[in-house]
Amino acid sequence: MYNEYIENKVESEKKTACLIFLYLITGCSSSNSQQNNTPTQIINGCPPNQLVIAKEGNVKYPEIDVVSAASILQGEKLMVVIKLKNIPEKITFNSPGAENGSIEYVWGVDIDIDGNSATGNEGLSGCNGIDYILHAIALPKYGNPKTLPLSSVLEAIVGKFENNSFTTISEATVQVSLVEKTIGLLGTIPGITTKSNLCFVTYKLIDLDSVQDVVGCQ
Ligand SMILES: [Ca+2]
Ligand SMILES: [Ca+2]
Repeated sequence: MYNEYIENKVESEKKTACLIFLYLITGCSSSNSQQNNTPTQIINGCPPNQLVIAKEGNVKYPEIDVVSAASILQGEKLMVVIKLKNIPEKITFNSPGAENGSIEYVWGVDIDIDGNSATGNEGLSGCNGIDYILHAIALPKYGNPKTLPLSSVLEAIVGKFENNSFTTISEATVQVSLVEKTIGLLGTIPGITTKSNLCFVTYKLIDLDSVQDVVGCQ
């Protein structure tokens, strides 16, 4: 599903949003989570403005192992902080299996705007009825594997499901904190409300296969 919006991607402008993200982490209520690293079962999304605690150690790779996910909605601006088991100072990109047009990593959220599984499509998370996505992505630059800081390769987009694919409609902001082990995203999601549902998702392409962590609510 990603190949379509790679062509439409907008270079993300990386801005500092420390205060917003700090508020996000500390200012939300907690909720039980439901997650699955192979999203074959149906996972329900969480409404915005929650801190969701997730299982640690359920996926092999610490940089995609979600331990909590928080969101706050202000108007149509959605802020998300995904806390991971660890973010190494440098990560190997262009891993075997990463090819032209594929996305190597994703950290983000799939959004069911209208709480209606009949509109939109299945997201990367496996959640149903996804109308928009807010994702930070790492695109392989091809060639030999390279070890780079994550912040140097990430870009963030808002995508909308239309014409049977997710198409980039705007850029978003992404911020990586190695100290906090978080990836923060800030984007404008047209039509989002407190009744929308969010499914948090991470994704890593490796050896022609992929590994995911998905977090929602029960
Ligand atoms: Ca996890
Ligand atoms: Ca929907």
